[in-house]
Amino acid sequence: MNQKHFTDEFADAVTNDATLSEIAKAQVIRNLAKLKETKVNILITGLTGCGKSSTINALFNNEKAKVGQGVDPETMDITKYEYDNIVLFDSPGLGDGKDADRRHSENIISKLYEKDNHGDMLIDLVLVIIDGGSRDFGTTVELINSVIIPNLGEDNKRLLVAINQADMAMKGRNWNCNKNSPEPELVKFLNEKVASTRKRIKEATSVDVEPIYYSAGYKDGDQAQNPYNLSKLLLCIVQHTKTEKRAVFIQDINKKEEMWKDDDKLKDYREETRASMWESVKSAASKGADIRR
Ligand SMILES: Nc1nc2c(ncn2[C@@H]2O[C@H](COP(=O)(O)OP(=O)(O)O)[C@@H](O)[C@H]2O)c(=O)[nH]1
Ligand SMILES: [Mg+2]
Repeated sequence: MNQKHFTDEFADAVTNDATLSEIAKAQVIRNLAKLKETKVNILITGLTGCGKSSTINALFNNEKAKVGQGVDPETMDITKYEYDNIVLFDSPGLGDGKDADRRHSENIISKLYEKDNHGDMLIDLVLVIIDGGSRDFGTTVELINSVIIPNLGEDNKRLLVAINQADMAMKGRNWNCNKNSPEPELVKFLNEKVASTRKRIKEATSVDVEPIYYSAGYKDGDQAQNPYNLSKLLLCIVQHTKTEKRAVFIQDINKKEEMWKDDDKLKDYREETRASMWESVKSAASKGADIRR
């Protein structure tokens, strides 16, 4: 990839900024170099076919994950996708048979306890995807309640639950293909799914989660559908990431405009995400530097 790193662009701007002292410049440039090396590690899990690969390709630059490719029974391991600053671990959830499920659970649990080379928890965020088009909610809720939450430690903020394939939730009925958005009846249905998911997690674990629904979209020969609420999903991901690390999403998020335009418009998700990332860049870059003018 030849795209210039955003921290290098900032470093150039800082170098040419006549209002900053040389000492301040040097500090900011050191901070930016550190930011360039910062990684956000995300564990993505959910049943085979829920749309993990599709979601990964929609959110980030370059199509790295193969869509429609199930679990390889030979390996069954976690697949790692590395971008400039984002590192994804794609793990099947439960539902592949008893032996496979045990192996998946063990893989997930050991990832949840892995430390990075600073001694901090490696995984910044666990994104659990539920297939909104399937009736098999129970298996994923079970994965959340008995595998993920008990091994998350204190930091429940590391968990994000998202219901994908919102367009297929009522077997594809009540999805307005022209507007690429749900009709009111489907909105009601999806909100009920969100509420029942939240309730089943709360009752079993006392943990509060705020699931969201979205569609990763698809490409199928000459048929294609853009994502819906991907902007909302990204905002949730960014907000669940430690403030000081949020900046690095700038580098790796999908630059294709059409990925981000359709959402429920309850908020300006894109603006809020931009503000949050920008705030993070400013605080990371100016740390310890006197940049008053
Ligand atoms: N209609 C629709 N299909 C989707 C969506 N997300 C994924 N799919 C389809 O679901 C199938 C499985 O998706 P994939 O990303 O491979 O799931 P994975 O096994 O979890 O990685 C593929 O045919 C995708 O095109 C969505 O939001 N809407
Ligand atoms: Mg996949």
